[in-house]
Amino acid sequence: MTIVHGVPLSPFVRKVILVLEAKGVEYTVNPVTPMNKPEGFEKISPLGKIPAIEDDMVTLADSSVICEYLDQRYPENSIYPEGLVERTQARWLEEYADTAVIGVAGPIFFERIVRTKMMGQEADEARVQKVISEELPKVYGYLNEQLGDTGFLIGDNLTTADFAVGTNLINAMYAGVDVDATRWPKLAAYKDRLFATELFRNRMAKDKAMMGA
Ligand SMILES: N[C@@H](CCC(=O)N[C@@H](CS)C(=O)NCC(=O)O)C(=O)O
Repeated sequence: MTIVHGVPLSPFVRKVILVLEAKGVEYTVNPVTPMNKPEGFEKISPLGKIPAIEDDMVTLADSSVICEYLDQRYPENSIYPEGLVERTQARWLEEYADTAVIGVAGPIFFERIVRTKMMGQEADEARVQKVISEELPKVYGYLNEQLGDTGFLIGDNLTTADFAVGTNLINAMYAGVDVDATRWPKLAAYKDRLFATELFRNRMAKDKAMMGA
C-alpha cells in the first residue's frame, strides 16, 4: 500500500492524492504537516517538505516527481497527453501552478485558514488584499489565456496541469477567493467544469469532512 506523507489540504499533497485516486491506487495518509514533522523525516523527504510517498519500490519526495513515477508505474488513465507539444505544455502548466498559482493561493490560504483555524492567530488581511489586487490578476489572467471554451487545460482529458492548477483553485476558494467570471470568464467556466468532475467533487467532499464543514 502506498503511504502518502502530508496533509491533503496542502496543494502539493492534494495533487498527488488526486493522481492516486484518478488511477485507483490504494493509499494511506500519514498526516505530516510542515509544523509537526516527525524526527528523521528528512530520510523520507530530504528537503523536509510534504508530500513524500513510500511504497514497495520507492521512497520519493516532490509532487511532480511523485506524479511522474505514479504515471509510469500505473499507466492507465495517463496524466500526460500523448503528443510531444501537448505533453510539454502540460508539464509547463504544472510548473506554472507549482510556482505562480501557489504563489497567490498559498498566502491567501495560509492567512485565512492555516493562521486563523489552525494556529489560533489573526489573519494578516492586508497581506491577503495585496496578493488579491496586485499578484492574482496576472496569474489568473495568464491561466484564462491558456483556456478554450470546452475541455480542460490541455484537451478533453484531465492532465497533470489540471491537478496542479485545480488543487490551488480549491484552496483559494476555501479561503473565500473564487474566480471572478467577469474578469476571467474562461478560467471561471473551466473551474466549474473541473470541480464538477467526480474526482474533484469526491476530493472536496473529503476535505470538507476533514475541516468539519
Ligand atoms: N516542490 C515541492 C514543494 C512542496 C512544498 O513546498 N510543500 C510545503 C507545504 S504546501 C512544505 O512542505 N513546506 C514546508 C517547508 O518548506 O519546510 C513539491 O512539489 O512537492
